[in-house]
Amino acid sequence: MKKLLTAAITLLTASTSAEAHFLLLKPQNDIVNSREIRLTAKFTHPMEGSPNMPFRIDRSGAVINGRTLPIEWKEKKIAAAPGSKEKVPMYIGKLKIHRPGVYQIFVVPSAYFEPAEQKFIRQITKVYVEAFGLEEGWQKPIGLKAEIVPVTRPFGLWEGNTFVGRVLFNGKPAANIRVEVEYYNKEGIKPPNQALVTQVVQTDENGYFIYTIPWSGWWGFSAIGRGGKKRYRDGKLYPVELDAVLWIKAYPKPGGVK
Ligand SMILES: [Cu+2]
Repeated sequence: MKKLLTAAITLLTASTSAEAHFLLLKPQNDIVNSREIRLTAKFTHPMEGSPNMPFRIDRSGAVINGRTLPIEWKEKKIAAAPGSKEKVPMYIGKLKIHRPGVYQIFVVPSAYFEPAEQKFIRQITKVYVEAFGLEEGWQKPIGLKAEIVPVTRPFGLWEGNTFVGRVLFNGKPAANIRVEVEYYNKEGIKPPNQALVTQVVQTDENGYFIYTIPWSGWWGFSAIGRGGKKRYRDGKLYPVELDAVLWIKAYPKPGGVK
């Protein structure tokens, strides 16, 4: 009976939150003054906190001045959902900071098969860290297959700031595509309805999108792409959704201002 109930709940979770998967890539902070940064990589539903999905890191690095520095990852097993016996991997990363500047940190994960959508999903994900006060270099794309290039500086943001980004697929602006937006919800906030779990904006004909950050914390943007190379699973060919994900942090309004 309990098993049945768990199965029913799992099914329910899968069907209600199947839409907005996000590869979370979070540094300890967006602005650092330290020689080493810790990173977290988790394939999850950031607003709802679960389910967590399995993935591997196929490629990763931190790009600064055209050089790519390695990130050292350690796998950690976490529950796929609260109370679930199924375990999935997440990763804790370490990046050595050699000099001041902007580090464009990226992860290319393995493709994940989503049974609810009958397709693979692969989310190429990026986050920016500014180290030791040197701000240059965040405007440049780093040549990922799917990439959000910030128009608004992607660090040192206040809550209430408007964020503008441009989506590139294979280096070309992605016109009229869906960009999903979610808050990394560590407080267990319960949105009043499903529409408020994931917000949605659309890119314009030149690939630009705009979103105003309502409150402080980490926010993720996922530009939903098509056109990854089809892949086999159990002898059947399935499409691959190739998405571009970007994470930004917003700082809370300082006390004493209105
Ligand atoms: Cu999912």
